[in-house]
Amino acid sequence: MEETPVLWEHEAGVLTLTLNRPEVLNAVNDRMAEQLLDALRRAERDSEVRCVVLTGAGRAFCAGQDLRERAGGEFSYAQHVRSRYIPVISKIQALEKPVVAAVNGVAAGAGASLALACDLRVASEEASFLQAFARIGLVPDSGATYFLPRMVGLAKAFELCYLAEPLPATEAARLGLVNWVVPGAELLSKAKEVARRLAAGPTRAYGLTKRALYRNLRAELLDAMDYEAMLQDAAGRTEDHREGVQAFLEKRPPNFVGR
Ligand code: T3D
Repeated sequence: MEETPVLWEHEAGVLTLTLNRPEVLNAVNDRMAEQLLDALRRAERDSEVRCVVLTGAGRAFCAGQDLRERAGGEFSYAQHVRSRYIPVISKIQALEKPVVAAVNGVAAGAGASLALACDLRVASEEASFLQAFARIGLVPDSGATYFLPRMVGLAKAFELCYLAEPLPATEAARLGLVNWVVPGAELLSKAKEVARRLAAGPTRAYGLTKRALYRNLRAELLDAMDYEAMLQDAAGRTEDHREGVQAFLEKRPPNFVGR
């Protein structure tokens, strides 16, 4: 039977992508990376998709690179990271729709980077984040050194990367790396509740908000405000903006259509 390393389920505007190699804790092989990128590209094109949830099958979220593919032989790590991981992480960041990670278990190595690249994280009480790279003599990659210091501060980022100890979900939430921690049995329902709410929101404004938040991480205040003003022009021309104002004036909830 052909392996399907990424499962795809679309319901009511929410696309759920499940990393599906549970026997190796959803470690990433080339086929999984390809399918994940393909799924994200389809999510970008499909106007019916208004929020993406990323989760893992079985007891783990993702254990990072499949290390069985690394046994022996000459190999270009740079080329592999550039061709497999950078496109996926960049696509999550550039996707102008909310992306929610439902972290069901351990997220290690590039698996942790995948979770960090999502806009929001819901974690189960059993989940943990592991900068596994130092354990195998590698450098944190796939955005880990970008996201971590921004989310938890430089000192904690050093600790997590150097010592490579698992960071439990509750501690991750305390540090601001996770938005919600829930019992394992409630993980998907909580993630989908958040996702359904986002999928019923002003998709275009969310996409522009994501663009502004990332872009303005490295901007001066005046420049950031000017960029916001420019995006506001685009948001101000959407059907959802007109509906939002109309609904406010009519004292009723808005019915956003994502345009
Ligand atoms: O190569 C490049 O392109 C460079 C890019 C690198 C990016 C990276 O992600 S580097 C980091 C790679 N990931 C790791 O180093 C993590 C390796 N895994 C672990 O350290 C542990 O498995 C965990 C801490 C995540 C979980 O531990 P535990 O005790 O709960 O589970 P386990 O028994 O270690 O694993 C269960 C099975 O999954 C086991 O297989 P088996 O013995 O039952 O047949 C184990 O080998 C397999 N597995 C877990 N992680 C990976 C894996 N198999 C292949 N690759 C893995 N990454």
